[in-house]
Amino acid sequence: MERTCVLIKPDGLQRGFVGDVISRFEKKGLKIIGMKMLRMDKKLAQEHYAHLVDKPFYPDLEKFVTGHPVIAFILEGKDAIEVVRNMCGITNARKAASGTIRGDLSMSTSRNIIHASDSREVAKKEIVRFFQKEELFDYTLNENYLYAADE
Ligand code: IDP
Ligand code: MG
Repeated sequence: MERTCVLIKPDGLQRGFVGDVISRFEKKGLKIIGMKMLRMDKKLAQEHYAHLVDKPFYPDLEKFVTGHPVIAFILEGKDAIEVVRNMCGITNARKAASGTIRGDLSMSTSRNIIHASDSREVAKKEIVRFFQKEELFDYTLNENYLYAADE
């Protein structure tokens, strides 16, 4: 099983898409391990978007992600990182495929609703960045309806 870190960014919250986005992951069969609302501060934004701090759009991105709360959650499932990234769609929402979260709900490369970890290494870092150990829950779902025994 893999775990991945997802954020519904301020535009997703402001536009009323929290329920829609969570519902898509629930319906897909991903298990919610932890969930909360938080407001990112400057330091957390700089750490989270460290790969972008030198880009010309970074000041706007930082202001955007720190300006309002976000919803953070951890999803678990087989190949969860790739499955969730595929459900999000590509960064430029205008080019993201219909049926994806960005493709269906956004027109922007910046205000694109959602963040999701893009690799195992990144997921590991992001999970501890946003969640304490005791905020993640181990509980049973009947996975016989989600996966075959040999998957
Ligand atoms: P990702 O969110 O699809 O993984 P990244 O390249 O990691 O894409 O960028 C993180 C976030 O930074 C994007 O989701 C978007 O909000 C913002 N961003 C990325 N590229 C641009 C850009 O060219 N212009 C404006 N904002 C951008
Ligand atoms: Mg990224």
